[in-house]
Amino acid sequence: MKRIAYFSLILASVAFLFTACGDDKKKEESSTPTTEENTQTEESSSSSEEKSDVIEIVGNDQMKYDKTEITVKAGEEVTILFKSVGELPAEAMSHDLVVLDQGTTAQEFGMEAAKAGSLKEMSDEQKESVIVATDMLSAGQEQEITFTLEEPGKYEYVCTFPGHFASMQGVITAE
Ligand SMILES: [Cu+2]
Repeated sequence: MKRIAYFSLILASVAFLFTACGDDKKKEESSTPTTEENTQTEESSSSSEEKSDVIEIVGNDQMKYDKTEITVKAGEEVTILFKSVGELPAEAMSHDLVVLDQGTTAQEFGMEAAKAGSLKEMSDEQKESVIVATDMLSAGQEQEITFTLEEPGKYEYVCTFPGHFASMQGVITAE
């Protein structure tokens, strides 16, 4: 019985968090909040209120983006505020967010970046599939990127820090 009560408490707080961060972003994504980890959503929800069209994405010490599915309008300017959070030093844990053109998967681009060593060391030809990228950010840093996805479709994004691409991927749907 106690276990059930505890579970419904968790459900209630998840539902609260979900509605609390859902109202400043007008989109119909159905991504479930699978945050078993203790992510700090309080600070992110309070600071993103002045600019409602900015999509905030956080990368953390668990090598995860807090959002892995976002939806935008094709042909319209999009701004992503990418934040790197955590406790680990820059050499051990940093993140970037690289948006890839259609036809290039996060998986294949991540592997190529890993082979090259970093995004900067990739060839111009390899970088042709990059629509926009943040710098490599250590915990506490943040950066805004603004871009337009002209064609409707799916655009994957990935972190190119060594070893991260497998768990740090997401998809932007332009419609
Ligand atoms: Cu990363």
